[in-house]
Amino acid sequence: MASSGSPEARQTHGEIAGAAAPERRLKLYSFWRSSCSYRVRIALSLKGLDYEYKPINLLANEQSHPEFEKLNPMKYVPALVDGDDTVVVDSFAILLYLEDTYPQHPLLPQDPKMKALNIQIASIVGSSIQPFQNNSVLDFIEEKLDSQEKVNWIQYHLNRGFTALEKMLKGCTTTYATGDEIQLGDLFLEPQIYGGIKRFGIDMTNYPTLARLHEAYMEHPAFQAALPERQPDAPSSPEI
Ligand SMILES: N[C@@H](CCC(=O)N[C@@H](CS)C(=O)NCC(=O)O)C(=O)O
Repeated sequence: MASSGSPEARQTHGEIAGAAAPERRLKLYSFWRSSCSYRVRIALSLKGLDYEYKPINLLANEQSHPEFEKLNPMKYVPALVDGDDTVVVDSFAILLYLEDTYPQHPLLPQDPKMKALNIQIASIVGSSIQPFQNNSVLDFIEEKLDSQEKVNWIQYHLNRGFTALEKMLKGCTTTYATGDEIQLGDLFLEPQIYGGIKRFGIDMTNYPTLARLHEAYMEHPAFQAALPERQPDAPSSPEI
């Protein structure tokens, strides 16, 4: 974990490093490449919330640093700190907290069926796809088997999840997955699609609806601002 006095830890989202920064109310502990952090960055951006970016380098195991463990005993990013006394961990919980606390640009529709569809998409990505690609899981497979089996494992789970999502969204003609406004489901979908394409070599021609949505997300400023390679802790030529 970057020490609180390090230049890296002081770097603030959207700000020129080195400039004096006012204390931000919201702090996001994030890793540039983390899809779970990416979800929250999109929401913060959509809701127009300024925040301090606190980098946690997962490749250096900073999530296991005792200082970070006090914030999130699960030792995962993201974690959100709001003011002096609110800590929320787990991207789903953070998104619902932001929704209740900062209602501008609502993430959930009122209509029960559409609300359920959003939660369903979020839950499929969050519970049935992303956990299979976590570093701890991938490292274990690589160690016990080999790197090819690791790739097979990721691609199997991503293709399984994408096949289900593609079927669920078949016939979707709206700009985004559940309407013409960005909603919760979109915040889970795009980081997973992005990782599938950039990091795990998934062929999106099998998923025309997801591929079309990906194009739409890439044109939206909130998604652009949240992109992994645009984060302060991304390496200069990032290999996603
Ligand atoms: N359900 C959690 C999962 C968080 C999670 O898996 N975070 C990953 C990055 S996307 C992580 O911190 N991995 C560290 C590790 O595997 O040790 C959430 O949605 O926030």
